[in-house]
Amino acid sequence: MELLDWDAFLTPYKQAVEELKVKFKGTREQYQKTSLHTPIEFVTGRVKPVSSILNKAARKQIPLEQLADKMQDLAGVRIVTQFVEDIDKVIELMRARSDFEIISERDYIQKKKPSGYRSYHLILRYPVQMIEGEKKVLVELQIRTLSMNFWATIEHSLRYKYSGEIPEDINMRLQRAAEAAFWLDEEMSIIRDEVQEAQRIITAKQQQSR
Ligand code: 0O2
Repeated sequence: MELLDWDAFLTPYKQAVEELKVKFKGTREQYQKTSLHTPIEFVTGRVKPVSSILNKAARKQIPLEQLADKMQDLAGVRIVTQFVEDIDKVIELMRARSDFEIISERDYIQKKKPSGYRSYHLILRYPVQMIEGEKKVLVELQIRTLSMNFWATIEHSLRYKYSGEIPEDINMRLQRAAEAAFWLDEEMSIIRDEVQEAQRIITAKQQQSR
């Protein structure tokens, strides 16, 4: 695939990421206008950089002509929640939507990865309106708590720095940090009602003073 083609190839993926970010941020705003706790803390998204696509394609022996079908995270959107329980709510919201089709789900929370990684992944087939007609692209939606996101972000940087070969002593610390992140989620779940009550009071006050 020539350099010039990457831009054209990735255009529908960029469009999908931007649209889904707007939509999910809109869901958060809708929650904020109610007295309900919002299960969405923040939303991010990215299109995989070409260098990462090439690395992953080489690692997984994916021919470039098959990228659209075989590399499911060319477009990635992430929904970050406060509590583990919010993840179930977000999954429920996603399953009820009609603007995309969920084609697979991976639960790395019930069954964490050997690295310690925890997150819930959905692969979506999302229709993008292009000038040449509708094009359906795959999007990986990652749903995780703030705590899971903190750990994964740090681990991702270290994996990048050490090209996947993280030294044993740092790996040991990362495993311990993964356990600490798990316990943080557990502890926060226990005081969830208290926290949500406090947040409701703060939001109501902020809305009154507007
Ligand atoms: P980037 O830079 O985020 O784009 P598999 O062979 O099944 O493990 P696959 O098919 O790519 O891998 O799917 P999977 O496991 O669902 O992983 C897709 C993405 O999830 C990764 O993309 C990461 O974003 C995240 N992820 C998966 N495992 C880990 C992990 O151990 N640590 C961290 N920090 N993130 C993880 P990429 O392509 O790896 O990277």
